[in-house]
Amino acid sequence: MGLRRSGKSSIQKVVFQKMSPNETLFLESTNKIVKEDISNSSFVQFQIWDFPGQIDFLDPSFDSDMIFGGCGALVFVIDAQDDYMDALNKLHLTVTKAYKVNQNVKFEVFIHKVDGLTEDSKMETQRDIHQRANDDLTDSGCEQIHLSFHLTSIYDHSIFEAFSKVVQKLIPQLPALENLLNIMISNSAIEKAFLFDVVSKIYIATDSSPVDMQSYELCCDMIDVVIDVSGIYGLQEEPEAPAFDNQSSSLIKLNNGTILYLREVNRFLAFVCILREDNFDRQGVIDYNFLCFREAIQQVFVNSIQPNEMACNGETSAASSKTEPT
Ligand SMILES: Nc1nc2c(ncn2[C@@H]2O[C@H](COP(=O)(O)OP(=O)(O)OP(=O)(O)O)[C@@H](O)[C@H]2O)c(=O)[nH]1
Ligand SMILES: [Mg+2]
Repeated sequence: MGLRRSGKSSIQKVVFQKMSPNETLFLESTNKIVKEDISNSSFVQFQIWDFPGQIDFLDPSFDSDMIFGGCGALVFVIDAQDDYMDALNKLHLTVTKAYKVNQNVKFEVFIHKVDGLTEDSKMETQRDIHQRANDDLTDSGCEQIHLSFHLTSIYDHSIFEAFSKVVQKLIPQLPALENLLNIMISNSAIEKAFLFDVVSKIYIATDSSPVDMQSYELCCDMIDVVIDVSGIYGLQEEPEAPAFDNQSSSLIKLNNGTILYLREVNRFLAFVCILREDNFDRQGVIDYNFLCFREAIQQVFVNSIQPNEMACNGETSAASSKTEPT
């Protein structure tokens, strides 16, 4: 949700439909709720509902029980290049309304279009919005509502990073995944590892060392390289064959003594890690550890779905976390 022209549809198209950021200039204003299923192409299963900016909560056709009742996360987009006082009022109205219906909603505020701001004004805008939004909640006696803030832009990786964090909060298996990644990296001398949803380039989990934007960008770019190269040169006999399958793996040596290594986990997920070249001299150990890791990931998801769901999925490795609409 968010005011008109704040960038909601652009975010959805760039992250989930691979639209290039420049093309969003031609997007038309949304005039009804647009629902998109992120389930058949991706590991994370949910719906995204894109709301029109001018939506009116007082309108009798606005069914807040239906809309907020099954909602996992509410992403509220604020245009940081514009005057944001109206947006803050709308934010307050939206979160208090949603909280009344459903106290489990995660509230995520995207301070968006920050590509137009300097580093200093980014920080200042975030501080100001954070302060005002929380003051509004305190003044109306709703201090129990928690808001998370993210600085985002569709022109760099920040939007993917922010969406990764939103989606991670909705994955009940997250602690188990993080734990497995921690074990994997400490036994393989890896610096940083991510579990990526290949289609959206959202990371589902990472080890517990801090994420720096550069490592994340490198890993995202690596996925693009792998998909593009296999799309062009792979499997010429079968034109419809996916560019990412259980044979997918890639190793890129950078000229600063760092290695990027990618392995397929299942048809939606890739393990991508960064390590020092000196620590890659025994690749067999890393590959062996990876096989154990992959096995464990599959167990995490097999254990967390019901037997009847498994039967209709047919394939256990593709079993995924069922999360609620975002
Ligand atoms: N500079 C910049 N422009 C952006 C960004 N995201 C979106 N825009 C632009 O903002 C304009 C409005 O984007 P939309 O996605 O249509 O906005 P919306 O929130 O869906 O608007 P409504 O559907 O009318 O509610 C477009 O021209 C986008 O190109 C961003 O990160 N940076
Ligand atoms: Mg729109």
